[in-house]
Order: sequence, then C-alpha cells, then structure tokens
Amino acid sequence: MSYSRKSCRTLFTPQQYARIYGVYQTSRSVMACPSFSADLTAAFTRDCSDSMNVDFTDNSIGATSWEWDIDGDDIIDYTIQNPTHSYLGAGGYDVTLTISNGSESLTKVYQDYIIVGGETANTTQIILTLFTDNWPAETSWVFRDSAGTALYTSPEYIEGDDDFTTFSETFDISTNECYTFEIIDTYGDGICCFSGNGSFTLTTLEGDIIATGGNYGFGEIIYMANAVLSVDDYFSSNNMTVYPNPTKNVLNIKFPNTNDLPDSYTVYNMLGQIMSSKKINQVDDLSIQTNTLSNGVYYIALTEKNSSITIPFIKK
Ligand SMILES: [Ca+2]
Ligand SMILES: [Ca+2]
Repeated sequence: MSYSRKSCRTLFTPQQYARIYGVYQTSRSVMACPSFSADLTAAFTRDCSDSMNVDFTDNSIGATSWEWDIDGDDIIDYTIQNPTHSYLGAGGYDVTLTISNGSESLTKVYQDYIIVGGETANTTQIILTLFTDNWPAETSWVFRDSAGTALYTSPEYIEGDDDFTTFSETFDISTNECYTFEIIDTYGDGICCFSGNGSFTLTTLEGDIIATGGNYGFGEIIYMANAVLSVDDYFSSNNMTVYPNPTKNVLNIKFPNTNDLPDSYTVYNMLGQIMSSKKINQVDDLSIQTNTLSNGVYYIALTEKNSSITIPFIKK
C-alpha cells in the first residue's frame, strides 16, 4: 500500500535513481556471469574394444574441490580436478561431477556420457537399409574402417525425387576390424519423426540387426567389430586345443568333453570370405579338411549358442 499521491507512485527522486544506479554498478558483474557452475569435457579415442581411456577436464567456475563418479554407481572415484580413467567393460556410463567452493556444492549428471565398445558384426557383408523422410537432402552417411578411411559414402539424396524412398547399400568387410557407420542430418532433426517416419538399419548378410534408428538429431555413429578375437564363457571354460598349427591337410579341434561340443564352425580367409562352414554333430566334424585351401592365414570361428571364438591358423 502506498500513501503517495497516485501521480507520484511510479516516479523516482534523483536520490533514488542514484541509489539504484549504485546497486546496479556494484552487482552487474555478478548478474552477468555465474560465479559458481559445474561443467566438464572428456577426451578419448573410441574403438570397438571393451576398454577405453578417458581424460576428463573440469571446466567449472568457482570450484575448490571436486567429486567424480565416472561410472554411475554412486561411488566417488576421484577427488582431483582432472582425472584420467581406464574403462574396462562395454556399455554406457553416467558421469556425475559434484563441485564445492567451501560454502556450497553443486552436482551435475551427464547421462550415458561415456560409451565403450561396439556392436558385434561377425559377417562378410553389412547391409544398410535407409528409408528417407520428406527432407532427404539433409541425410548423408559414411562407412569407415578403424583408420578413419571412408570406404563407402552416401550418394546425394535429392529433395523431391528421393522423399520417402528405400535405399539399400552393401558394405564388404574383413575380419578383425572395427568399422564405424556415421549418419548425418544437416538440419538436426534426424529422419524421424517430424517429417515422416524415416529410419536406417544395419544388418549382417545373415540378417541379424546390428543397429537401427532415425531419431538421432544431427547424427549418430555406430561402432561395429567384425570377428574380433574374443573368448566367451563357454570357450574360456573349455580347454580346447587346435593342432597342428600351421596345418597341411587337416586341422583338428579337440574339446575335453566330447558330450558338449560347439554347434558349428566357419572358416574365413583374410578378406572375411567364407571358405567352409559346417554344423557339428560328432567329434569327427572337428577334423577339418584344409588341403583345398591355398597357403596363408585363415580364421576358424566356432559358435555355441550365444558364445563364439575366432582362432587364426596358418595353412602351409
Ligand atoms: Ca563410481
Ligand atoms: Ca532431417
């Protein structure tokens, strides 16, 4: 409630103006920039392996102490300003940074900020199926090997002509390599779901889906490992032997428990081409004829349910 005359209620005296100006001048630096905020960046080189080193950099303002939970388990891992961490194990990790300036603290959570590892794609060819939306010219993609070399790149999709159209591309891949597929949208709204339900899908030649999406903003990178030498539970708990290696006419694979044999095997050459493949019904099926192979390095992939192992061998 004001007791001044109505015409005076919205007016300030010169003294009042002076005080307002004084307060503004002394506090404007505080109002212009935050004096206390949490922020971070991370530097890393991702590949398909299940481990990755990350250098975190604190970009906070006004912090005098730091608490980092770098793997989302609510347990503080580091209290230094700029930690380096080695992640072991594929998956997405939340990163939480809590800063303090002695009197107050601030916490910022970055969900799935660090992603380690890649999809499994044990095959000789990867098939891209792309269904465009109403703005196909915004879409492009590139398929790279682990050195970053672009092996396949998209054609130019034409506005109007290529709207709501399905495109299929085939990528030849080799064994023991990490590939990336990057899809890009120049407008930043993906190909779903504002201007039509576009999508991309990567499948193996055998029809297994590696990755699919459409609602990816400015873009997305898919990491895919092809026949990376790995050991799963079944094979690590079975002391198998492979002999002779190098081999001439027959390669033998022996499991201690002949009642628990793997399901099948496939022999690949260095280019990832399938040389032979067989379902394993009996012990004899694991004596593999190699006399028809030309000399060189090959890989034999054994599978048992969801486990697989790939072993290199030499034909001499
Ligand atoms: Ca932790
Ligand atoms: Ca778009």
